[in-house]
Amino acid sequence: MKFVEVIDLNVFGDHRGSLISLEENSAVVPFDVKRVYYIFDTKEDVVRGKHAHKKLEQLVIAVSGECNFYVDNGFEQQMIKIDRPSKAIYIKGLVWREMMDFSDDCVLMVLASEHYDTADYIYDYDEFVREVRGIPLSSLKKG
Ligand code: T46
Repeated sequence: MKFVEVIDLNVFGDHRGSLISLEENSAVVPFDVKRVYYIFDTKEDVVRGKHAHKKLEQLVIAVSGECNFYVDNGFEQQMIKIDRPSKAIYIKGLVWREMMDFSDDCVLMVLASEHYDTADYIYDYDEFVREVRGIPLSSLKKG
C-alpha cells in the first residue's frame, strides 16, 4: 500500500499552453495553505531533506525540471520521480523524506499546512523509527 499519494493534477490546456490551479481545502490540497516555499539552483549530487515531520502536510511539485523524492514510513520505502508540473506528491506527518538527483532546471515548489516550525522536524533517523514504532503513552495502562 502506498503511504504517500501521487496525484495527477488537472491541466487546463489550449492553443496558448497549459495552466494548473491549486486551491486550499480541496481534494488535491486538503489543508489550509499557511506557507509556500520553493527549492531551486540545487547543486550536483546533493541530497536535501533527511528528516521527517511530526504533523506537517505538504504538496510537492516540480514546477520545472525533475528530481527524485525518497520516502520512508519506517516500514516501507519508495522512490518517486517527480518530473512534470502536473505530478504532485501529497505527504503527511511521520514520513522520512530525502530529495536527490535534481536537474539543473529543477524548481521544487511546496505548499505547506503550517508556518515554519523547527519543533516539527525529526532529524535523527533512529528517533524517527522509535516515534513511528513506539507505543503511544496514552495506550499504556497504569499500575
Ligand atoms: C521538507 C522538504 C521537502 C525557512 O526559514 N523557512 C522555511 O519555510 C523552510 C522550508 C526553510 N527555512 C530555512 C531553514 C534552513 O536554514 O531554509 C534553510 C533550508 O531548509 P532545509 O534545510 O529544511 O531544506 P530541505 O530542502 O532539507 O527541506 C525542505 C523543508 O524544510 C522540509 O519541510 O519537507 O524541503
